[in-house]
Amino acid sequence: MSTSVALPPSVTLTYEDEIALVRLSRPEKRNALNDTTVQGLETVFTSLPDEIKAVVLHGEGDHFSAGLDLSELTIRDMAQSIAHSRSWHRIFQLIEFGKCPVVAVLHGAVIGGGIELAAACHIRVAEKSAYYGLPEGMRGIFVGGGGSVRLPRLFGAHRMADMMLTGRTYDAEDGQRIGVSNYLVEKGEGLEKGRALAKRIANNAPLTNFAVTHVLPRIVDAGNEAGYLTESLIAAICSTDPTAQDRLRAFLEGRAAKVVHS
Ligand code: 1HE
Repeated sequence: MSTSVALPPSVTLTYEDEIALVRLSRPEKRNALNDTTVQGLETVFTSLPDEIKAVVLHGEGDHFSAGLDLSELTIRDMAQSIAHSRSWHRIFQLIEFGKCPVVAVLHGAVIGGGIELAAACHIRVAEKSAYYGLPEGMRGIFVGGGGSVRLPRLFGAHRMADMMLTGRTYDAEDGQRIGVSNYLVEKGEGLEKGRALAKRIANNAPLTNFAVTHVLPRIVDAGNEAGYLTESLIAAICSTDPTAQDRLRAFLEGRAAKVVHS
């Protein structure tokens, strides 16, 4: 499959069978997220072909991302700043509620908007070089890429406040402990782990992936009664789909893999 979409040099896209590899490719600026790069992500996530079942998002060079490109912040007035933040919301929501699950592979600096971007993904793999910071306090700014909604859910509002107020950073081990990452791997092994996870995800029934990425977060936001009802509906939609029926029959006839703990 060829990637015919026009992208800026700071975003590269390759397809490997059912997996799309999306790379932040601005290492000379530590993958700082300027408008062009974020718009490049928008192009990627609005044009994923139906054949793509999972995405791996990673960064070129020594860092995942140094966050918002601070040089562009100095030229915006208030109305433009609001519009800029809202554009990040729109684009990061395309990632969170897009066509398929997204695995972020984190290494080096994962700072400010870089964590906000990672938090919009569904699974995070961290290499041991990763570290996390929210230096907004020292820069005199505030998160604007959905961080105040997503980050408290990931690792707690009190920890987020500490990072923003005091400049505290977390290393990869502590990030894993507090819930930033789902997987912690050795330096240089993140992309391979991300690929392996994406392949597993791509093998799931598409409706289950949809339920997990689109329905589960809405249930979490709903009241309990609406949540229970929505759960019943989506459970019935998934289990009566022919894909599920085939898979259930395969298990019952001894043709499907067992759950193995490794
Ligand atoms: C940048 C940026 C950036 C690097 N915007 N240009 N983010 C921050 O406050 C993090 C700022 N960056 C850093 O603290 C460091 O650059 C790093 C720890 C990430 C890496 O350090 P290092 O020594 O490897 O690189 P460097 O020499 O600092 O940076 C290399 C170049 O990238 C340099 O430009 P050059 O032209 O002098 O070579 C830097 O200026 C440039 N660069 N980071 C612009 N962030 C939606 S709201 C989100 C709010 C936020 O994200 S706040 C967090 C902002």
